[in-house]
Amino acid sequence: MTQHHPADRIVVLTGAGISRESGLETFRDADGLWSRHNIADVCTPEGFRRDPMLVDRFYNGRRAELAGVQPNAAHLALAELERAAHDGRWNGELLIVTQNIDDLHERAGSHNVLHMHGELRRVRCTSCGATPEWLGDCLPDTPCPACHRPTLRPDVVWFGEVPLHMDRIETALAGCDRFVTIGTSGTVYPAAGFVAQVRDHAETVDINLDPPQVPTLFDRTLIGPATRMVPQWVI
Ligand code: BJW
Repeated sequence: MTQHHPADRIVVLTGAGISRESGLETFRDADGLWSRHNIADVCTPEGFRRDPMLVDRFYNGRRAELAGVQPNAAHLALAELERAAHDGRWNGELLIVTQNIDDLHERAGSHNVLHMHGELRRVRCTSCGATPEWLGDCLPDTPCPACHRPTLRPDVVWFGEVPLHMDRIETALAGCDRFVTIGTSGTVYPAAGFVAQVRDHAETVDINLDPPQVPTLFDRTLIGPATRMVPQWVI
């Protein structure tokens, strides 16, 4: 059997900005989550140890918001690109690495998605390691469906914790021809360092609502809302 070598291997890194026009808040924009919540309280393991109720409520609220929103034109355009590769209409390969914990890429129809900061639609048991799907509220006394201990936490990656799927992400970055970031402030590592890792072998593009605040390493920056810029870029 002849092996199929895609001519154009693209890694797309998405951040909170791609889901903004679906109605989900970003973190660091003026109206973002950090304008109302203290990062150290809700996004660190220490914060969760100190006040699990506060942290569970924060994620229960975001789970409820997620239930009321839909993927937008940017998510849909990326799903269409993956379909084009699958159907043989485009000789390429697309991997979405998302920092987002929402499931809007999947609901748009994308399959090749790695959630490096975890997923809102799961919880994780710190006793038995189970990661069951969870769509409603989870509280500190909620028993794990597998081991029945009340030791569930959001299945997300907080500051100081190790992001998920790093081996697969590093391999994809090393072998990509194009690297495109969409709607991320590029302030959180290791994701913020990906562009430096790929720029000697890949074309790099940054799509963001606002122009970069500091000089960037990207070859090109496309300024505008994701719902307009991503479908344009995909065509
Ligand atoms: C639009 C738009 C529209 C708006 N259209 N655009 C090296 C140097 C310094 C520090 C570190 C370092 N390495 C590690 C660290 C420590 C730390 C870190 O990075 N700190 C920095 C703040 C300095 N990193 C960690 O602790 C990470 N762990 C780690 O590094 O482990 C070591 C290790 C690494 C690798 C291998 C082995 C070991 C873990 C980081 C975990 C981050 N967790 C969070 C919470 C996840 C759960 C949750 O969602 O609640 O992840 S924090 C938060 O920030 C969330 C996001 O995914 C992440 C990034 O935010 P994002 O997506 O960029 O959003 P915003 O709001 O910042 O930006 C939105 C952008 O959209 C803006 O630019 C807008 O303009 C734009 N936009 N509307 C297009 N319509």
